[in-house]
Amino acid sequence: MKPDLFEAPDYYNLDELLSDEHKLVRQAARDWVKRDVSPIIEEYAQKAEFPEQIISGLAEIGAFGPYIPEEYGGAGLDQISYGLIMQEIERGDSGVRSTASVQSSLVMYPIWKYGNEEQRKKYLPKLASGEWMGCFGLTEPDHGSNPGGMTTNFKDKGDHYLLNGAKMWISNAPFAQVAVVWAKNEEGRIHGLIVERGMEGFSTPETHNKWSLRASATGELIFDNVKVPKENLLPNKSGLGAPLGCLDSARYGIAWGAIGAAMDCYDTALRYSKERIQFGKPIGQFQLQQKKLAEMITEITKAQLLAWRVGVMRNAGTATSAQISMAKRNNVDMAINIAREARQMLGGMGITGEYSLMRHSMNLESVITYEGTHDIHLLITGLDITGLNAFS
Ligand code: TGC
Ligand code: FAD
Repeated sequence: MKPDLFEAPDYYNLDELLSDEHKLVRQAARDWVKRDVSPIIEEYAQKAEFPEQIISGLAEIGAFGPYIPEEYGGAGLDQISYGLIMQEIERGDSGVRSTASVQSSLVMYPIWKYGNEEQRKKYLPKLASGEWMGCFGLTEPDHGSNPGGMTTNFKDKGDHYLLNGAKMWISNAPFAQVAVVWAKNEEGRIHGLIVERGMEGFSTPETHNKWSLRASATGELIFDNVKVPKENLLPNKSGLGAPLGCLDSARYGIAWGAIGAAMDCYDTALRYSKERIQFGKPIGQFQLQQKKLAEMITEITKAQLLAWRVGVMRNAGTATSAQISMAKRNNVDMAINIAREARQMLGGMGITGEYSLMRHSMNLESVITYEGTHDIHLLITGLDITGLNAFS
């Protein structure tokens, strides 16, 4: 793979909206990605393996629980810093950002928000340091966009719960020590349970043959009469709103992450357009190529403004789920279009692993599907503005 020469575009001087701390956090993540991710990521994506050696680096840049309070091992940062970290990581690879998103927003967040003090103290510091990795089980083979229909269930057996069912498409599942699992009790109410590797009847077969997120490990969670200790139930929130609340945090991070992937594609295409000579001129001198580049930087700038504004509202505690959906949907769509256009600008070179474009393009096919599909987010906006539910 080519050396990582990335330079971040900032067409509207958005750095003026950031604090010194934001810029320091971003620089640390950017430097780490250049040093520890860029040189190895293509090889790991090609062999479809998660590079486990980067876990400690992710912890060091604060990617595990950026906004979780320091007393629980988190970095105690604000939402803009969280977004910037996700942006920089996804600039390297969406699969690596997935690992960080899941750990932070889908495992640490529910334990912090819905767990009790014993659970916070037991799990959060180990998750923040990367000593334990976590996964989040919501999606099932027959319930993806409609998680409320889940059939995974648990029964009260006096001194423990008995958990049965299966989850599918679970990021980090093959190597996670801890799974936050959503299941229905005997009354059909959804609760979160912390399931640990090693519990009898719990297995995590890996999902193979993915063309997307190849450097991220995906798997199933199988529960065959798993005895879960009663103290592993998250006591402070139940119902579908509990897992959906975690998704708000992850979707917000993805809105920033997608900007990172788009910036990498734009930066690569811009550089190539000045170096590649055809018909005696750099291809960047042709109007059709300039149109692509001009539209890319326009869309990136709009996406940056959207993400920053949602971040400000999240810091204030005022961002709605629908506002987050709009940012996730817009920014991932923006990134997938830019990845495709950038790949075309590199001609045949664009399909090789010499450049990151094809990898970003394929990765974004998952990003536009998970955490709510492109169409589901459109329907969330539709419901929000009309008050009319088009889901069912
Ligand atoms: P609905 O009746 O609308 O809502 C049920 C309850 O939930 C509340 N709620 C929310 N709460 C917090 N945050 C949100 N975003 C919320 N959205 C809804 C709602 O107020 C209600 O509360 P209450 O108290 O009235 O009961 O539910 P519905 O069944 O009609 O479904 C709505 C729909 C379709 C929008 C929702 O199910 C949905 O978002 N579906 C998409 C599923 C999804 O995003 N799955 C993601 C799985 S995790 C994943 O993909 C990880 S990838 C990670 C990585 O690798 O980066
Ligand atoms: P479906 O729900 O079957 O959707 C199929 C199509 O129908 C989509 O185009 C959808 O938009 C459309 N559709 C569905 N309902 C409607 C409707 N009412 N109106 C209009 N169109 C509709 N899940 C987890 O719980 N944890 C994870 O860590 C996780 N990681 C993932 C990693 C990867 C690589 C992938 C690909 C997925 C991951 N997921 C995870 C699952 C992901 O959230 C689901 O794939 C996603 O929510 C969509 O569900 P589905 O694949 O079952 O598609």
